Amino acid sequence: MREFGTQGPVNSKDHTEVTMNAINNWLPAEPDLETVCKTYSDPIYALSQAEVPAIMLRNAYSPSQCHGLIHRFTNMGLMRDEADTNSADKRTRIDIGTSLGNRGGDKTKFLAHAQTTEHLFNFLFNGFDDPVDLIYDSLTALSPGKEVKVARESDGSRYGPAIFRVHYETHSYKPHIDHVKYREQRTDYEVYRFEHQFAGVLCVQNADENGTGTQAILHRCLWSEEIQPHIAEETFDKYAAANGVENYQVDLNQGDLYFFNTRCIHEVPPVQGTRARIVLAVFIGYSPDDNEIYVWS
Ligand SMILES: O=C(O)CCC(=O)C(=O)O
Ligand SMILES: [Fe+2]
Repeated sequence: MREFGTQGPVNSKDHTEVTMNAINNWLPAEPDLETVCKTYSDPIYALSQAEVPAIMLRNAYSPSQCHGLIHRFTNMGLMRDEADTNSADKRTRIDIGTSLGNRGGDKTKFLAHAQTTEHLFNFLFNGFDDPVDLIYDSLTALSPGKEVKVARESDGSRYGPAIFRVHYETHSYKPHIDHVKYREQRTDYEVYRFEHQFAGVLCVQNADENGTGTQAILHRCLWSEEIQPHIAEETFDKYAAANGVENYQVDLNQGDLYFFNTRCIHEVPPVQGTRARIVLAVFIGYSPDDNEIYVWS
């Protein structure tokens, strides 16, 4: 891996004011496209090298439109009403969209499901700004010289363009990575060709209305064969503490959009309280020498 920091922030923040005993030098590119693109000549490349934990675009989507979308999803029966604590439906995660991770085992069915998601998304946002377009447009701005498109197979059939994930009380993601090569070995899918994988996550609603919310933690540790036992045995937190692995907590407010390198070990603690944590998420395949970037969910 290449050295951290060589790509630089040009106008790097003055860190001298940070006097805590553990100085965290691993800080995101933020807070908006204009600043990020001024500071980094090739933001997505910087992310591929884990020079920054994330690219954070604050208030990228309007919070009042987030409310409107949640209302629509609930009315359409696409998600369970959070207030309905007596529901027979006990799922702690509900997806609106097509997940390659969950459905990719049967390619024909996966691609058929993706088609239904594409149809749904054609009208689901009518009257609102299209939040999926927001993610694709932002990614395009962060990726000079690249063409951003929905992932597709050689016959043109497309994957799901993005997915809403609704997380209810207790749901968590333990320390993990997301990677079609290093984790899932999806050799029979076109996205296998990409060297790097990222996620884009738009916060539609954070959990825990009166508290701090449920915030993801990104560790400054790229997955390797050596790290894998700590993931499998769920001892990564001990490993990180013993080895002084830095981390960055992604504090999200409604409407914030962030991108991160999913080869960095990351986790999301359990959702607390009755308010669901709702995100619109994508995965992204990128190689520095490939002029296409593929996006899927
Ligand atoms: O919900 C998040 O903030 C991150 C979830 C996650 O692990 C991912 O999208 O890969
Ligand atoms: Fe993940």
